[in-house]
Amino acid sequence: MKLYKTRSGFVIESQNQFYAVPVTDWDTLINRDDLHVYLQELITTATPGDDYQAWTQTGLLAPIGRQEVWASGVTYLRSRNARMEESKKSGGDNFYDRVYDAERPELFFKATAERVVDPGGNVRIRADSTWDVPEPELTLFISSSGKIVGYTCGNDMSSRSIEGENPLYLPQAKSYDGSAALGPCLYVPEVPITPETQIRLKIVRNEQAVFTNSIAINQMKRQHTELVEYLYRECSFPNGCYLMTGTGIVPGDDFTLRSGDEVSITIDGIGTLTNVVE
Ligand code: DO4
Ligand code: MG
Repeated sequence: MKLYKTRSGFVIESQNQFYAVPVTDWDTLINRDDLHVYLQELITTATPGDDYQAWTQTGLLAPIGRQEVWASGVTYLRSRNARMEESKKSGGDNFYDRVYDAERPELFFKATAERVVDPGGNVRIRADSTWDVPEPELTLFISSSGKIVGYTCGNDMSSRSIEGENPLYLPQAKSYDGSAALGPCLYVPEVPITPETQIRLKIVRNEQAVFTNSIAINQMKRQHTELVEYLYRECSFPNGCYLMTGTGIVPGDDFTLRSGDEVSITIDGIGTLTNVVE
């Protein structure tokens, strides 16, 4: 089942039927360990409709309220290798090698809700960056008690030039206005998402696809629960939290995003998050 946050209210999609949600506070709605069961209860008394366009015509919002967005890094081999390459000159390459194999994962603060871009909105590249990529990431929604109750598509926009200059510049490479996008919905399955789930990235420039690739989430080195366990060790999240799980897709070193590029991230079961680079 999918939960959409739209400009005119919240909508549940279940078996191609759409239902209005009679709850007005997003944070109270989603921060429940029994979210799947609760959404199912809500639709038993609601009147369904089957026209997606009609239900979402006021526009989709990122499925976020007062949650923080965190991210994991170097969870796929491709990410480790790309970062080792980009930071060779600075001598930072072996940090990535070591964190890939370490017991403790890399976790970093990515964005406040205000810095998150809605589906269809403009993501940004920094004016002081020369090499930029989107990172398509399965993003967990974790309740305040630490239970993974939903999933969405996340774009961890990243400056490779700043990150490659010095690993200590990571917060500047990763966190700035418009550096994250989430959506199109919060996917709330009855059981955890399947390991075969594919993540696809497509970048279109002047109506031509200039990059496409895909990867299954079972290529990830770490377990979702392992990432959550570390994140929740010493941080509390009264409204729950979003956690991007890292990228397994990095375009070649000759690729950088340009203004006007359309970035689409598709994850099985969730849908497609599309944004245009400002
Ligand atoms: O260590 C830098 C960031 C890694 C990251 O964002 C990723 O692997 O997705
Ligand atoms: Mg990332």
